[in-house]
Amino acid sequence: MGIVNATPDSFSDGGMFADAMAAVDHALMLVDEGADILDIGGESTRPGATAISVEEELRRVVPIIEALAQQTPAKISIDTRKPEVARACIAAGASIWNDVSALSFSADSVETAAQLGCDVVLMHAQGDPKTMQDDPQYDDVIEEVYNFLDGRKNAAIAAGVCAARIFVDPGIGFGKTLQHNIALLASLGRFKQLGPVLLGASRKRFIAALDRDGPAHARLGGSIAAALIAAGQNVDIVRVHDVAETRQALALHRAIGKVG
Ligand code: 9MG
Repeated sequence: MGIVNATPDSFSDGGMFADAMAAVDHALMLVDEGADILDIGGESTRPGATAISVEEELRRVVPIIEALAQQTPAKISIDTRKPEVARACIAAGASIWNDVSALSFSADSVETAAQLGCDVVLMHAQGDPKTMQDDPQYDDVIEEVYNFLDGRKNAAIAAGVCAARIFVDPGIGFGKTLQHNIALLASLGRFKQLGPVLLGASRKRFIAALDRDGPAHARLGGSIAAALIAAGQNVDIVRVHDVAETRQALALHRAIGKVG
């Protein structure tokens, strides 16, 4: 899954049309590099990020999804917490709802997911993006994240979401310390008991905390290591910025697996 940020700070900020074109070009480049899925997000969920309105989010993502649906066979995923945005984006051509709130942001979310009949990614987060990194606490991070995802999956199924369409994600970096992130990465296989698993660790801050600190684009080595750790535990989807490099690493991992 290739990451396409449609937030104003991600591209040229040369006006709405220019930014949408830049996002589409970037997405098509990720498909050329081998992305099977494109994850389009208009609202930043980085630590400290401020929420935006439904209208602003729709303005950012719908034109990009409409253009991509015409131009690529890759699956399109909408990264949003808002059911209104998910509904418009599925109508525009997306087929996956990637929700970092695990369908808990709005009272209408689970019902909307059931009506849409799309694939759904349920991600764990402790707190919301604005404050989640302030002081995350768990007694047992693996069990608490597991039980949360189990509960959200059951809630989605009870509302009518097809179980086979649900992916779970432990939410690396979402209300977690370095130790929490490492514990989750080491236990990804446990989450396979809940169904297919997605992992998003690409360029995240915990990588810089483990080695020399640096900007997000200087975290490729750690991002690839995380993808390989995921592959070793049969994770189904990795959400990454650097598609070509990650594919190459995964191809080698797969080749070794066939020999061993
Ligand atoms: C939108 N987004 C940012 N990080 C993410 C992660 O780790 N998983 C998922 N599903 N979405 C994410």
